[in-house]
Order: sequence, then structure tokens, then C-alpha cells
Amino acid sequence: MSEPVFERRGLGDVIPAPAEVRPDQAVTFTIDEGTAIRTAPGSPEAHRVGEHLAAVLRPATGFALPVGAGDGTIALLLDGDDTLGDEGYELEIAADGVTARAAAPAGLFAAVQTIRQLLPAEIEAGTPQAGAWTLPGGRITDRPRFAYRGAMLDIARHFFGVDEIKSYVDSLVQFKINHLHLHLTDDQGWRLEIDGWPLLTEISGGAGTGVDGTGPGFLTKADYTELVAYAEERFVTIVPEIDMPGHVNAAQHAYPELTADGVAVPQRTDSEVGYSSFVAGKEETYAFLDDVIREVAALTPGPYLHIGGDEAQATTAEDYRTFIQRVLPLVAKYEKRVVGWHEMAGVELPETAIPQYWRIEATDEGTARAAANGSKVIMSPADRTYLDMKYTAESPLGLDWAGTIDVERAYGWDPADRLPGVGEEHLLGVEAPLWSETLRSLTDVETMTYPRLPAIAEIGWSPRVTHDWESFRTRLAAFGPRWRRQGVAFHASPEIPW
Ligand code: TNX
Repeated sequence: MSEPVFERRGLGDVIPAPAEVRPDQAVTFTIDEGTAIRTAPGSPEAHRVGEHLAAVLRPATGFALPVGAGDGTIALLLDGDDTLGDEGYELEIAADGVTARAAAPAGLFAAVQTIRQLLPAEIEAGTPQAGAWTLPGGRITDRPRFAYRGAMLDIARHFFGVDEIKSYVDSLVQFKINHLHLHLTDDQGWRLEIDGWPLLTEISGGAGTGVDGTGPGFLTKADYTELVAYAEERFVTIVPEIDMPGHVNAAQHAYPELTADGVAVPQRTDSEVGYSSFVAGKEETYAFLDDVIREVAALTPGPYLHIGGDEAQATTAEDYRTFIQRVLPLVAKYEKRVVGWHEMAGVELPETAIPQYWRIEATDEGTARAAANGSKVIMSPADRTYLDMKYTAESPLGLDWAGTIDVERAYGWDPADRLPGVGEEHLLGVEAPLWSETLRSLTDVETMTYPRLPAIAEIGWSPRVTHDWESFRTRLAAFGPRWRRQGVAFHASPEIPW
């Protein structure tokens, strides 16, 4: 009986599209039971990337795939050209072996994601499959357009635990996403344990604190630390957000000293926004925030701390300014770089501060001024990148205040053209936020994320010249069978030839 033949992949069948692809149709490389993975000698990180590749390949191939500095026909080397930057790589697939070269371990990790996608979809199976594990021959040279390619998960409106967030990281990294922004606090709930302020999580992380009174939950410091380490091993930086001065009902419910009159506010689990505010003129506010920011900074190895700043309709313009000007130095004191929703740019910012543009208007003066002053901007326009927007009017999950977003709409824009005064050189990158008012499970999260996140990931990584909807939708179709085997839920948008 002959073995079933797996469908072969083309060298360019990758999301995000690589910068340069030179196929060699005459050549293939086939992984077999004798294949070993050779990693750069003396680099524990390269070894870890090798182990990551082996862990991806072992279940479906059933091969041993040893990883070491000795022999091996799949080589992950750190002698790449400096022009590749931290995340770039060169991948050569020849008849006698596969060689990935990078200048830094993150580049090898990116190369591994490409290798994974170049194998037949059966590679995602959890048990051994019979067939030939053949890679298309040729050479890829690849590096990201933007340094920051993010996703955001709102664990305040609905809590998602350590295992769910790890699983989310696992699916995101396949598209070379390198930041996960965690929206940790909001009006409904406070989801990160803070020493000295235990009621934040005891009360506002307790039962019934999700939207509409759904489940409890918060991350202990140990949980958060475990997540940060898990993400870091996959070259993902966690960006923690403590939203302020609005979106603070949960904090003011737990601690009455944070309200204007010292009386605790009632718990709220509805989806309204813009009704709560820290008190800009009260010293208790800043004593509290000094503790919170110090702790979050201490738990977070990444450079960023997100202070929210959005929808502060319950804060006067003067108080907003006072408040932001008091908080900026606190973040600096604990050696983090401020990220904030772009409303923050209504206040004069240091050039290290990063506004994240989220609205749907065609212009924003504050963001443009900040960019002119040297700030880098993260682009998350709600009408393109918001993963919580419905795909169509019929979508059972999601909201529609920014319109509906099908895959073509998520793909059909460019961050350098989005806001006057904010061009390519002003951009740190792009992020796709997922707010969780209507979500209840990891399946819901995945259904809203896939297949739109790959569109945002490609916009963030691939050179503009590669942007092509027809090519993208064909490449995207290949993920249907992969996600099914991985157990990742997705919305089977009719625009895609699955
Ligand atoms: C706006 S986007 C918000 C969130 C909501 C979201 C729902 C932003 C910075 N604030 O509070 O969850 O819309 O789409």
C-alpha cells in the first residue's frame, strides 16, 4: 500500500508574507526519522528555539528529532548578518538540509514559524501521520516592517486564566506577533493582585465581577510572573495595562478612599463606559498609583507600562491634564516607558511616551503633535483592527459601534496612511485589541481573533509591496485545516476559499 501524499506547500505560502522569497522548484527537503536539529553552539536560547521546533514536529511525525550542537540537517544558527536585525532571518531549504541564520534568537524563532507553515497541514496533528514531510526548496530573506506587532486581550470585562492566555500566546506567535497587551483593570473588575491593596482582587476579582455578573478571576503575582516567562520564551513581550483615570469603578468599589467623597461606589458589571474617574486633586490617588505602578513595573521585564487614559468623560479636561502629568513621572520613576490610548496625547508628552490610536476618525491632532515631537505611535484603528467588532451583522459575538469588520476590511488598509502627520517613520507598529464584553470562553476569543489577526500581523510584518488581497486570502485558506488540527476555533468567513 502506498503512503498518502500530503499536499505540498509553495515557498511563499506563509503569513505574514516574507520580505523576499526565491523558490527553487528543482529542490525539496524531506524530514525523516534520521533528521536532527543542530543549534548554534553555546547559545541556550538557540537550543530552546530548537526544542520548540522539535516539540512542534514530534507529535505528527513521530520522529525523535534530537536537538543539539552536533550534527543535524536542520540547522538554527546565530551567524546571520546584522542587517537582519533582532527578528530577521535567512532560511535556505536545500536538498541536503535546512539552514536558518539569524543575528539574534528571536530571528531563529521567526524562522521556525516559517518552517512550520511550509510543512503540510498534517504537521499540526497530535498523533503520527503517514506521509512525506517535504519542504519546498529555495531561499527566504525576511525581516519585520515594524518592531511592534501586538494583540490585546481584555481580561477585565471577562477573566481569562493562565492556561487560556498561554494558549492564546501559542496561536499568536505563529503569525510573528511579538507583544501581548493585557487589559488588566476596568470598571467591572481588577485582575492583577497588588500587595498592600488586597481588596482590589478579593472584592473586584471575586464572584460576579465579569460583564453581566459572569465568573470571578484574577492573576496572582505568581500567575502573572509565570505568564510573562511563558511569553518571553516565545519572544513575546507582555504589556500590562492599568486603565486610568477612567475605567476605575472596580478600584473605587474596593477602596472608598479613592473616591471624591470617601464612600465606596456600587459594583457595576454592565458595559457602559465613561462614568468613573480617579480624583485628580486627592493625594491618596497618587499614593495608591505609586504602589500599583511600582509593583506592576517590578513584575514586568518588558519596557512598557500602559496607563490607559481612554474615555475619561467623567474627568474634566483640567483634571485629566493634572492627572496624566502626575502619573507620567511615576512610570518613569519605575523605569518603564508609558503607552496610553491616544487621548493621552491631548496632554503634552515626553517623546518616549507612546500613544496608541484607537478611534475611527480620519485625523487626530494630539497624536499628530506627539508624533511631530518624536513619539512613536501604535496604530489600532477600531474600524480595522478591533477584533471585538462583528464580522457581519449576523455575528453572534461582538459589538458594532465601529462597524462590522470582515477579513478584507481588516486587511485593506495601511498604518502609514491612517492619520495625517503620522507616517511610516512615526510608527512603532500595529496592534489588534480584543475587548471581552461579549466573550465568555477561549473559543469565543479565538473565533473573533481568527482569521482576522493574521491580516493585522501581515500588515505589521510584511513589506508594503507584498500587500495583496488575492494572495492573502489564498494563503489564509491554508490555515483552516491547521487550526482545526490545533483545536483553535475560527470564523469560517465566506470571503476565504477554505
Ligand atoms: C472602547 S477602545 C473602549 C473599551 C471598550 C471598547 C469596545 C478603548 C480604548 N476603549 O472600553 O471595551 O470600546 O469595543
